[in-house]
Amino acid sequence: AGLAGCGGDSGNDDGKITMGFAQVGAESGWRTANTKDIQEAAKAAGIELKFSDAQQKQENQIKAIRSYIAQKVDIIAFSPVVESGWDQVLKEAKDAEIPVILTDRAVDSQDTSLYETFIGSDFVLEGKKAGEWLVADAKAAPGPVNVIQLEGNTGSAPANDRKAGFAEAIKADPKIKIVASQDAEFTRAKGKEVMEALFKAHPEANVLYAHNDDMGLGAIEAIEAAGKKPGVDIKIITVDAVKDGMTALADGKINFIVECSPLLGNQLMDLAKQVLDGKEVPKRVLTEETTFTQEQAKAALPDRKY
Ligand code: GYE
Repeated sequence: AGLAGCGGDSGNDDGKITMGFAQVGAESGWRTANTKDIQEAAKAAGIELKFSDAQQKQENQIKAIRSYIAQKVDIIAFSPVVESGWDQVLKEAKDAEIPVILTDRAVDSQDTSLYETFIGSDFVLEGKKAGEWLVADAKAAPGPVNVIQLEGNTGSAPANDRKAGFAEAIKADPKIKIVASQDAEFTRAKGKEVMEALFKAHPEANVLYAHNDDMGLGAIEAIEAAGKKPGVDIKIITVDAVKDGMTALADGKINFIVECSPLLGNQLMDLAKQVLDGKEVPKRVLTEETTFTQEQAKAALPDRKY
């Protein structure tokens, strides 16, 4: 980090970059893999990482960012738990001349000079891929296709966008209807709890679309407890493709997974170095992703790293 009294303002005059990273939480397998990847990538890049876990609360993330500003880190990176309400703290970082990189989730700030770049997935596209699979699958369905949707945290970019992309895609078939949709906070426990309640209220449901694997895995427990067969009586589509999700897919309990890669660490460290070197970086860096059917999951599982 910057040596006090040396007059350097680039912050890396002792050769070592310090990054403050404000993580969302530890809500899912995706998040755990993402945290591990960022920590390993920082180490490999010789970047000193200060890391905090906000337990899915915006106020905790704002506190963490303020403490990184007070500690005069060289660069701040964070994955904003929700989209709104960041302008003030981002302005404080800007005033302190500490560059900010967004990872994984977007902010809705109008002033894009408040951050250098945003690296992460196209969540609308993920939702579309989920919906397109269902449209293709529903072609053979004799009757109505009644979907229960388990949403990620209200106000988060992946919840907003995965919902929007899916809604857009299923317009192609009027047989497909969303009969219930509720926040289950991206966790397995909530996925189970919310699915239990929604399935009781909507026994006509024959599809589950969960915004991540973990909620889908929790819902599978609720479906089995209700005496139904996940993947057969209720078709299941999820997003992420973490190991537990892929295992359930290979076992036939999930029908389709849209991949969302948590491995953003190396790209993040590269971008941080470029920003601190004063280089121009693209304002948006997209992650490359695929999708998995049950057969593809069986083939991919042995080499799956997370
Ligand atoms: O899909 C979910 C996690 O923001 C892409 O957050 C991330 C999402 C991921 O809790 O599992």
